Amino acid sequence: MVAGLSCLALLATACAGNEPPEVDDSITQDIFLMDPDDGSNLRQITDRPGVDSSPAWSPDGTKIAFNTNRDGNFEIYVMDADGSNQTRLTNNRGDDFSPDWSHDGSKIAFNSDRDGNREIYVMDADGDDQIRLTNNEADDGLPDWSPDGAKIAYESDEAGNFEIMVMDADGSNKTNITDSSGSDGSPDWSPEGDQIAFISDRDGNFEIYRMTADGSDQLRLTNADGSDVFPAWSPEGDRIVFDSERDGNKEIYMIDSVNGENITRLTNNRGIDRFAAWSPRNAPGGPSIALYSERQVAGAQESN
Ligand SMILES: [Ca+2]
Ligand SMILES: [Ca+2]
Ligand SMILES: [Ca+2]
Ligand SMILES: [Ca+2]
Repeated sequence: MVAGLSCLALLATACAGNEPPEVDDSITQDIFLMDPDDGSNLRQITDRPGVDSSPAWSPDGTKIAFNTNRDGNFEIYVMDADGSNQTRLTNNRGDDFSPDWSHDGSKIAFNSDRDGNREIYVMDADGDDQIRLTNNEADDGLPDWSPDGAKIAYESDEAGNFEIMVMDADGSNKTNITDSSGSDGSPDWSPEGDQIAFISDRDGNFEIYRMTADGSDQLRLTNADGSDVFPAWSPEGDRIVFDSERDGNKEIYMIDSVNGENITRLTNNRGIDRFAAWSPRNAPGGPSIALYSERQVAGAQESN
């Protein structure tokens, strides 16, 4: 397994084998929603054995795609934004992970190791017509669709270390846009499409960065001990949420996207909080942040 992003910065459980998950009612490994301003109004929307993580909002805010190993290995599922109507979209022996919707909601990009190592795939939003867009020995993952639907950014170590790559949505014209000696990964396009947030360890440990979408003007936004990873933009583009272990265990934080200032912690508990995803503008259920949380059920009485 490649050191770094595939397992280390991702989620240890994503690297487990294909054994069906044990039922453990004492701990959640589920998707929650919370209010964006202060992390209040926490509510759990999945509740099944296994890990449900990597929530991704549909562009109209009515659905959430996610990955789960409830069937023995990771598959992509979709559900209504309140957790109802959970439907499996992939069904194979590899780990299918990290869904992201196209701008019109018609397609979902994701990564899968079904063909031997992580590659980027796209499929119709109902799971039909699964197409592989990368095909190499490298570790390719965490696809993120540009807001205009024309391009997909992703992380890959094809160049020898992890870089942010951008390709056309049909898999053509793959371009390394970070080109740094450190590990760069986890891209997320801004709502206007002019910026990409990402992570890099070029300065010693993983921090949140942003850059112009062509790779120019790479700017560090965080500076803390511990890994700051998985950036995601607010629908207005003024904030970025991410997860960090700077306070001892994984929590969700929010910063201003322009300069990284005004850091606000949105979760505060002894468990693991990761994979924040801000709902799109005008989501029918109101503004919220979806996240993965792994915490003792007794601790769920904590406010957030
Ligand atoms: Ca699978
Ligand atoms: Ca590959
Ligand atoms: Ca690099
Ligand atoms: Ca926590």
